[in-house]
Amino acid sequence: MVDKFLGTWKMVTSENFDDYMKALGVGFATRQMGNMAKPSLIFSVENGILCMKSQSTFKTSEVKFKLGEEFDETTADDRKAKTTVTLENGKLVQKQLWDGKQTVIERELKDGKLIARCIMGDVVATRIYEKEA
Ligand code: ACD
Repeated sequence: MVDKFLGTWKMVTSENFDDYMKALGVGFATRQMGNMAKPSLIFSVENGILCMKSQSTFKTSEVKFKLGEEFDETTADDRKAKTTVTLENGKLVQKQLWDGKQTVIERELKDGKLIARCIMGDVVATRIYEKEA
């Protein structure tokens, strides 16, 4: 069930995100924005279609999808990915494929917080979000 993810989450900590962006191939200027941004992540669902919106002063992006169905995603750093999101053991697993590369963003709930793990090869960034009132 995705119900527990629904609502608005605010990023409170971010570890190793610069290295993750470097591993993705993100250039310096965009990484500066990525490092400074404290995004809100807003999950909603309508008629079985999930909406995930990342909102920050630098950039707002939104994707709508059905679990397990591939869709086209333009990422915050402008990669054009084929993306699939699945629910695996309570984790939302977002797999992005582009230019023969792959990254995975896993999101799970722990102690009422949303933990996002961004994985590219052996580089992992961990970002923690708290639920907004
Ligand atoms: C999360 C992490 C998911 C972000 C994954 C990849 C984005 C890569 C680079 C972003 C860089 C710059 C874009 C500028 C600002 C937007 C920052 C918001 C990034 C989510 O879900 O936390």
